[in-house]
Amino acid sequence: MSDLPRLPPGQVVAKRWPVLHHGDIPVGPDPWTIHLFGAVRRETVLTLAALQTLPRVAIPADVHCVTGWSLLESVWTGVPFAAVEARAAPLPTARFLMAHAAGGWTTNVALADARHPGVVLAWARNGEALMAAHGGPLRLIIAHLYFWKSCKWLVGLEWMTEDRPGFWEADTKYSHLDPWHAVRADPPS
Ligand SMILES: Nc1nc2c(c(=O)[nH]1)N[C@H]1C(S)=C(S)[C@@H](COP(=O)(O)O)O[C@H]1N2
Ligand SMILES: [Mo]
Repeated sequence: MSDLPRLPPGQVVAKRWPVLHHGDIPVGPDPWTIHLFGAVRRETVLTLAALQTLPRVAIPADVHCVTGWSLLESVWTGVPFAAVEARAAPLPTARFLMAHAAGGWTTNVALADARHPGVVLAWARNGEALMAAHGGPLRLIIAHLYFWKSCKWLVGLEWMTEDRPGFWEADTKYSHLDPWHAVRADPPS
């Protein structure tokens, strides 16, 4: 064990996993698919079933919401972002990523953040399939940034050469959100 603190400053441990999102749980494609597009050499549509045939990983990671709660004791099962990115073959000029949720919600991250080794397209937590309320059947987990960036109901990944704000980012000056180096004024949610 390291001596590093487990909880970023100001965060409180959630006893139950809160459900937090804009709007209603959206209806997604059936069968579930994810569209890889934008600044890529190979635009690709993958079914969730196809994703689940790729080598999977189990990533232990705490997540921290910008509103102040943290969810500990989680192991996320899915495929690493790197494996999905290899399918799409992004152009060398791509530097940002937009995650698209069913229903139209979006969030943008720097590709450097998406390429963090712990980033996973996840379908289960602690061995249980993600409930729709938590973004099932497929969500992004980018645990080193605020949970805001972990797009629920993931249906699209768009590689971008220039940054563009996602749904909430459009209202704030935040784009890179690191709970360990927090600037927390006026979070959107
Ligand atoms: N599609 C979508 N994904 C989203 C959001 C959202 O509103 N829509 N909210 C984000 C925020 S701010 C948080 S804290 C987490 C909450 O995930 P949970 O409901 O599983 O706890 O989802 C993130 N992903
Ligand atoms: Mo959040």
